[in-house]
Amino acid sequence: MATWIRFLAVVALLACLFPAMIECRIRHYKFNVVLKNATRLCSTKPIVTVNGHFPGPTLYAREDDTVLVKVVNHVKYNVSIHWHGIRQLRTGWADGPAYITQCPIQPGQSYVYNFTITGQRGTLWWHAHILWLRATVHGAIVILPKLGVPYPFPSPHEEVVFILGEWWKSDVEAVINEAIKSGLAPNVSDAHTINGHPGPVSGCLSQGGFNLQVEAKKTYMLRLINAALNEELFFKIAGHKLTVVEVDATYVKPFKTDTVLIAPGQTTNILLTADARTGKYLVAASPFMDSPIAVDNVTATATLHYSGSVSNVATKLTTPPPINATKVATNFVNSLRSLNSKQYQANVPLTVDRNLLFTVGIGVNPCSTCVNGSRVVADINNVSFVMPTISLLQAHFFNISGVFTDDFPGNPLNPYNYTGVQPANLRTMTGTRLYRLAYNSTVQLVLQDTGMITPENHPLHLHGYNFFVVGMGKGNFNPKKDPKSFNLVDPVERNTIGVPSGGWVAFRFRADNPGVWFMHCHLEIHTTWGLKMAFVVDNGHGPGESLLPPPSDLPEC
Ligand SMILES: *[C@@H]1O[C@H](CO)[C@@H](O)[C@H](O)[C@H]1NC(C)=O
Ligand SMILES: *[C@@H]1O[C@H](CO)[C@@H](O)[C@H](O)[C@H]1NC(C)=O
Ligand SMILES: *[C@@H]1O[C@H](CO)[C@@H](O)[C@H](O)[C@H]1NC(C)=O
Ligand SMILES: *[C@@H]1O[C@H](CO)[C@@H](O)[C@H](O)[C@H]1NC(C)=O
Ligand SMILES: *[C@@H]1O[C@H](CO)[C@@H](O)[C@H](O)[C@H]1NC(C)=O
Ligand SMILES: *[C@@H]1O[C@H](CO)[C@@H](O)[C@H](O)[C@H]1NC(C)=O
Ligand SMILES: *[C@@H]1O[C@H](CO)[C@@H](O)[C@H](O)[C@H]1NC(C)=O
Ligand SMILES: *[C@@H]1O[C@H](CO)[C@@H](O)[C@H](O)[C@H]1NC(C)=O
Ligand SMILES: *[C@@H]1O[C@H](CO)[C@@H](O)[C@H](O)[C@H]1NC(C)=O
Ligand SMILES: *[C@@H]1O[C@H](CO)[C@@H](O)[C@H](O)[C@H]1NC(C)=O
Ligand SMILES: *[C@@H]1O[C@H](CO)[C@@H](O)[C@H](O)[C@H]1NC(C)=O
Ligand SMILES: [Cu+2]
Repeated sequence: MATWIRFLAVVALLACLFPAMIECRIRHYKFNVVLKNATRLCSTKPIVTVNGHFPGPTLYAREDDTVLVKVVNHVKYNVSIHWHGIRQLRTGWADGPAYITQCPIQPGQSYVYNFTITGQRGTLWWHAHILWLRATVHGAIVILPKLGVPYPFPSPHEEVVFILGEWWKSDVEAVINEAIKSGLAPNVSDAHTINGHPGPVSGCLSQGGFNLQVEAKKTYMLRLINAALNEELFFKIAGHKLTVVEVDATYVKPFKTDTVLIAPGQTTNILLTADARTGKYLVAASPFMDSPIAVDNVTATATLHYSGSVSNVATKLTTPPPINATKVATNFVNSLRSLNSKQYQANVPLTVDRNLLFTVGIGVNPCSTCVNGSRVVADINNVSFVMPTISLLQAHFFNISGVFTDDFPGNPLNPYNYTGVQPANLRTMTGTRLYRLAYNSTVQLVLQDTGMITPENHPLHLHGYNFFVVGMGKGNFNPKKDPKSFNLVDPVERNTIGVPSGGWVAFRFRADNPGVWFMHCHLEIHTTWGLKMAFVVDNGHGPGESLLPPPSDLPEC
């Protein structure tokens, strides 16, 4: 009898290790962080990976599953992993940003991330959340709907993860260290990648690219993830329309488009019907940048290959949008609406307890050892965030004073014409300042780009929450006029949103998840420069309204 129980337990455990469509409430994963030679990318330098794979393994789960990931650090760097977009209700200890919710997992150490997926289904992703390791330490999270619950669109014949990345021939840590030292912008990357392949990049011709084999007339769901460090990307497939059905693990009203825009941190599910003539079609990922800022302009390519067509047939090409195609980007963003069906409602907060306006932008501070005697920095409301030396969540939970203050300005201290003539003084303040929110309070946050140095699109990511994007516009936000045109019915719900270059975006959320939650630009260089802050959300009163205590293996600093 006991043997049988043990046997069944082993079978259940094994089943949970595979993406099988098996009812399984606890998913176990083991992530070994190891070095791996990256020969596929025309370089023999070792890169940091999970389990030797680039991109890393896909984590499969179902809505309501508990996920346990044991991360073991076998490299010389400190490591932590973030489960990007997972709500982490009351489990901030498993969120992952180093020095925000945990101390790093040091070389030779391990940590078990333990979280339950509640009220979410779709595509998210995981990535390292320390240094610039996420360049190669990332992978998909596929959350299937509860067993027996269909998608709110025709079920695809097959589902395929498409991870877009950004690749440096040099060691990425050397690239960012060099930039920190000089105070200037880092070298741009050498290529973009689709599922780890750059496609035919000059000097790297032999390796080919990612190929998706399709059968004519069948429909495929592409789970698109932008894992690039610093670049928003356009995604196109020659000769095919794409139907967008979900972003950031929330369903949207389906719409057709030629081109998808996807910012670092964002995910987008698209349906692709193989309804063109049999043959081979180019898949292209190219950068979007509508400011005078140097980016890597190399288009990554892959192919769509119809079964039955000869392998040497000419690939039908596509022209990516120009790099500065603001109109294409804006059209895409403006097409996104929550599905807002009976089953998947958009619960937009209709009243607001906290009205916040945060400016986001670049600044310049003195630096005697830097190349120009100054360093480029970035800020929110003129505060360039300084990382603490123990995690903010520990300081909050254990009442450790002196780690942070909760006086982050809810509005700019010195209002000015943010998108007009830039002020003569480009300096910022530094500090580890948080904004405190009462449990269950409703927040409206307007993110306002500034023209300091140059206006730029900033994809801001909020941890621990989804928010509803109620409005967006050019120039300065007008608190009297602009709220009148807010969409409070079916705004898109997501966790990462691009603040338009020289414009603003407004979103709302309910602070129903106690803990400390990071908010930052998902352009890694801007995060490094200080474009980040955190909210501290107090516990509520009832059961289930408090942050859980930390697990016993929480890393120490
Ligand atoms: C990577 O390749 C180099 C040269 O071929 C070799 O010396 C090194 O041991 C390899 N490293 C790993 C981690 O496989
Ligand atoms: C995971 O966390 C839950 C509480 O949220 C706890 O009950 C459970 O024991 C934890 N599992 C492991 C393996 O630590
Ligand atoms: C950055 O680019 C410069 C100029 O091409 C080069 O000299 C330098 O070595 C690069 N830095 C790194 C870390 O690759
Ligand atoms: C990409 O940028 C490089 C360097 O700025 C430039 O020489 C090249 O013409 C650009 N290529 C394209 C396709 O825009
Ligand atoms: C985009 O860049 C091209 C080439 O630099 C320029 O000719 C064009 O005017 C720009 N378009 C927009 C909309 O700024
Ligand atoms: C730094 O100095 C270089 C050369 O002197 C100049 O071209 C550049 O604009 C300066 N950058 C900043 C951010 O001040
Ligand atoms: C921290 O302070 C709060 C409020 O004073 C208290 O309720 C809580 O028990 C304290 N926590 C610890 C771990 O001391
Ligand atoms: C801000 O500056 C812009 C550009 O110079 C100008 O068009 C706008 O009228 C100014 N706004 C305010 C409120 O002064
Ligand atoms: C930002 O803070 C710095 C340092 O206190 C100050 O010099 C500067 O005027 C401030 N800028 C704005 C726009 O508030
Ligand atoms: C949060 O606030 C909403 C609206 O006021 C209320 O309906 C809900 O019951 C509150 N939830 C909790 C857990 O207090
Ligand atoms: C790793 O993290 C620990 C704890 O914060 C810190 O003391 C140590 O200096 C870090 N190691 C490296 C190589 O940065
Ligand atoms: Cu930014």
